[in-house]
Amino acid sequence: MNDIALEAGLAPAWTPDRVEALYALPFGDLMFRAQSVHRAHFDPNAVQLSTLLSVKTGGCSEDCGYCSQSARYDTGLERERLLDVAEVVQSARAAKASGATRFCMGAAWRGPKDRDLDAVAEMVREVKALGLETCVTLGMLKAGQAERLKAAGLDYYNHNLDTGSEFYGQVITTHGHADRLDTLAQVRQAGIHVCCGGIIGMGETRRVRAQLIAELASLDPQPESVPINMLVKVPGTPLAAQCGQDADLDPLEFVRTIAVARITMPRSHVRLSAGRRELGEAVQALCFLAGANSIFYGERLLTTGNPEADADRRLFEKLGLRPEPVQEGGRRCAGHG
Ligand code: SAM
Ligand code: DTB
Ligand code: SF4
Repeated sequence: MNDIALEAGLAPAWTPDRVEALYALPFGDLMFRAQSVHRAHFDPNAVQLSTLLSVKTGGCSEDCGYCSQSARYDTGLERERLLDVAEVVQSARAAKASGATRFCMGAAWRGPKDRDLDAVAEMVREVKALGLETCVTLGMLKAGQAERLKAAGLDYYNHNLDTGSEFYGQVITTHGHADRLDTLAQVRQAGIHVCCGGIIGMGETRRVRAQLIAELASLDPQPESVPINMLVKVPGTPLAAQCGQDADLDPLEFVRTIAVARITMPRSHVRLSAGRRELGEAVQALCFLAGANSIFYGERLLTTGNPEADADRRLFEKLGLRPEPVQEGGRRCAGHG
């Protein structure tokens, strides 16, 4: 801990060095610290449930090396037009009936055109009217677009930093880390909650993972939701080709990443995101112990699979976990962001 910052009553800044020192702790010590922080800020047995829907699939101009939806790679994915509002509402109703409290709509765009935004704003209004929290992930925003989404009732905007800034250019070249920060600032400015995380298992070093977590934890204020995705190796993408031959990332390194996110962002919901099917039940249980308190719930992510809702209900029962209810005003853990 930084003594000067502590004396001034400020949280010390998280640098990559300090985050790397957390990663290097003995596993038991790291888990104990993460669990202590978790219990100080959250009900340790409650998990927030978000359901995803791809409202516009494939054909994206960007070259993100992990993504099934880039028009640059042959992943066999069929492009789909923007869904009708009625189709979205039907999926959202089903998600609510199944127990989700947040509905997240994703579009494979570099960023939305103003005309697209009218349709998405309508989706947000209708989903919100069902009593669900709303989230969208549409890529980079232009001036004024975040305000329009806020006016439609948007609660969260997902926009990930994805990886440490020094590795970013090795994964994506069509936009940069600074562009991501710019959109995040616009979202914050409009009064929308920020959902921002990243992907691990892309061949990055631990140093890069520590840099990603330090950069997320240094956003001020910190993101309310932090999705931690394990790379899903989609055949046809450059990263599946590069990482496909390697042994998968050590699952314990994934658990460490969750623990480090929990310690550095004590009031954020840390979401155990893509890759849950591959992790299996025992590793997921360790992730919950490390402080993960949110998941994507439902059999599909955007274009790839996720555990069946029934399997998740059984896992929750085995672990004594329960879905987190939405609190009054749409926020949970009052005072904890
Ligand atoms: N186009 C928008 C954007 O890039 O922000 C929104 C959709 S994009 C699919 C949302 C996030 O999904 C990405 O930032 C990335 O973190 C995650 N993602 C995409 N493909 C993935 C994969 N194969 N494995 C793990 N995470 C992935
Ligand atoms: C996030 O961090 N993970 C979600 C959500 N935000 C939009 C997406 C995961 C996508 C996994 C690959 C796919 O299904 O296409
Ligand atoms: Fe497009 Fe988003 Fe996929 Fe990148 S991650 S290719 S911006 S859909």
